Amino acid sequence: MNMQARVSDDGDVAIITIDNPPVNALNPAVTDAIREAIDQTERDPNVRAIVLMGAGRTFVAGADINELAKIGAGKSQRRPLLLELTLRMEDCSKPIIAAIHGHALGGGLELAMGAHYRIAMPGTQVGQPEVKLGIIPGAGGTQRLPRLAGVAKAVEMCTEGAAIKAEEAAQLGIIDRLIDGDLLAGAIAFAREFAGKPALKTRERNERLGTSQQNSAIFAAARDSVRKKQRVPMVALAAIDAIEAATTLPFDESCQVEQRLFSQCLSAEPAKALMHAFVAERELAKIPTIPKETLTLPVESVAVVGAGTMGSGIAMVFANAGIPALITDVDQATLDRGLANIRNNYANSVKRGRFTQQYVDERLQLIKPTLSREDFSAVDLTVEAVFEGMAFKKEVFAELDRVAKPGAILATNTSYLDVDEIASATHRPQAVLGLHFFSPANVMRLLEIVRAKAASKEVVATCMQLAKRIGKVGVLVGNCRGFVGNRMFLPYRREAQFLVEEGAEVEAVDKALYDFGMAMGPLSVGDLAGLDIGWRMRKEFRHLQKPGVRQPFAEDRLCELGRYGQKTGAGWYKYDQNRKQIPDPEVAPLVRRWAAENGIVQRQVSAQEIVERCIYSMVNEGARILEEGIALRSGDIDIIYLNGYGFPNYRGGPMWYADTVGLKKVYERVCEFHQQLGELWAPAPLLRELAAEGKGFADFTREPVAAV
Ligand code: T1G
Repeated sequence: MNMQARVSDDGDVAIITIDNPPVNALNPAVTDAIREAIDQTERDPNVRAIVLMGAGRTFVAGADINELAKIGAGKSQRRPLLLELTLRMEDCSKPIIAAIHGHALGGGLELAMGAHYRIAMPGTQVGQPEVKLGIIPGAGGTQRLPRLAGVAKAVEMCTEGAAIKAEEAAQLGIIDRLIDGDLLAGAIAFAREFAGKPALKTRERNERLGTSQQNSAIFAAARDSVRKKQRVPMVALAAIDAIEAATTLPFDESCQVEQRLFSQCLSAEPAKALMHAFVAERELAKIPTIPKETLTLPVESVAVVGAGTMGSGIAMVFANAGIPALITDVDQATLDRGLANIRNNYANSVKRGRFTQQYVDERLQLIKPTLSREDFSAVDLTVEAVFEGMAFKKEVFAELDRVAKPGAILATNTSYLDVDEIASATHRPQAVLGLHFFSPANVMRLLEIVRAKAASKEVVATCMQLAKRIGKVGVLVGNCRGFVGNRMFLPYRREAQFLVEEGAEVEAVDKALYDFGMAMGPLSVGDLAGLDIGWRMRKEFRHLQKPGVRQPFAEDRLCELGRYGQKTGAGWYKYDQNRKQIPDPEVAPLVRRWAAENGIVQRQVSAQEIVERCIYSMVNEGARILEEGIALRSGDIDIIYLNGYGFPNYRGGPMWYADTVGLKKVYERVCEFHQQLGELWAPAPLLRELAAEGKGFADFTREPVAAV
């Protein structure tokens, strides 16, 4: 018997169980196995109906994304096996009932729609999420979903990609019955009820396809909305085209339209980038120096030191995950401000319909303010989020070490300071590490987990697991100034400033990078974060600057004028009372004057140069990070940029993007900039090596130097 699709029976009902752990993803072998099982059960005279279900935690999470990525990259051939299987299922002379639990996503839902009936456990999620991977459904999903759920809903599901619950799917007509309790028993009873009765083929159910007048309005509105909302509307537009074909052409012809559009999307760059991101995010947990079976420590309560914006956000993160959080600060007034901030934040979430009042009340119960650090003696983890200054942080850690119970983990939220030095202020360096949250902490998904030299495997493994529990994407990084994210952001923002100093308009710099796909231009980001942060840092670390190496000056000058960005109503731009950004004609002449004083001759700068300088400077730093072992894989760097820095997901992250450009080309350009602009552009040795070997960052698998 084929183990990927086992056949068993309950008298006259055959049960086909798909078994391909962990999520029954469909690859050609699984699809073939299901087909053989259907052939076998159809031939069996004792069988009157067939139940199709999934083993383990889920029905089917879709086609195997690793296989799809290979096909997209031209490393494997695709045959529409799954589409053929669904046709075969519909043509089966015995009714097939898909019994669904967990997820039926993508190819999983398409498979289920090939069955004659679908039943599901409440809470099951069904959907066509392909658009999130840069593709459209490729096994009849755009053809059968409108026949079950109606055209408008099918358009919504295929263009937005969000899954819906079985309860809603039942109302829509995707699911025929909800089964409370034992799914298999319910499926067998359902199968007996319908055995021998004429079964409907989904592909022949045309009654919900609507009139051409209704449909043209739906398609026009959807196209409009997709163009407005999505930065790369091409994929969602292809899904709409395929659904439109379902409403105008015979089934087999419109399936060909779907297949053609699917193949086009699959071989385009956005699909490759988005699938890379899916796979890379799941690779994060694989850490060569930390075996999977490493023991983790319980984290049932936490304490946050510092009730500023970061500290309050971090307390909310834990409360949202059901973990009680103490929060403290230097005095009652500061603590009260922090609490007011938290309440305000939650109140806004209730207003926007994100949380219910009851949920918020429960969360607030979990956050307890205190002025006494002695209260911290019972918690499992402390997170320090105080002012960024080494001396102060060390004081805080010495005290935390004194009050926290033995074994408690002490984490710092520093965004660039040396975590080893912070750990040296304690007697438990094995329990100290960085947990670098991104602002606003309760919203941003990224968490850099900074491995200090002495941190134990158990402590790191605990924090990796904790990241998942609190809904964050935890990326393990090594200890260096700025870690991965901020270290690469520094050259990116530095080049943005240089470009303005060299004559590019402020708006042109931001527009070029926005058009590249960044959520915001680098100068607008500076205004949002506060230009004074970098200014203060540059003053503090001036002694580390090499003499004779060019440094940006425009932001320092702006700060000297009191232009700190949004919070002071002016920075690179002006801002009104509602913080609406307005171009400021005063800035260009100021910068021109400062440039002249510094002997910089201003010139025309192209959008292409803006993008290349900002992105390649970041990539060059990324190459050093990779070489030093500060990041484990280029994909880890990509995930940091996709989740914490607004890098466009359809470009896969900076390292993936560089690979798509070709490292030879990137290296040559970096060398040109090195010649023109000096030392800051010295090419990273790893970039040079990989370029010479015709490889990409994704090919770089050398064991890291164990910073991580
Ligand atoms: N292919 C291969 N592996 C998959 C997979 C898939 N589709 N889905 C999940 N996995 C692996 C994942 O890598 C991880 O592996 C483990 O399962 C658990 O996943 C023809 C073209 C189902 C909601 O987009 O959304 O069908 O790390 O950590 O948080 O039209 O996984 O343990 O080795 O994410 O509980 C469409 C993608 C494909 C669904 C579960 N389907 N998956 O979430 O666990 S395209 C999707 C998910 C397609 C057809 C088309 C989630 C999940 P490992 P996890 P989770």
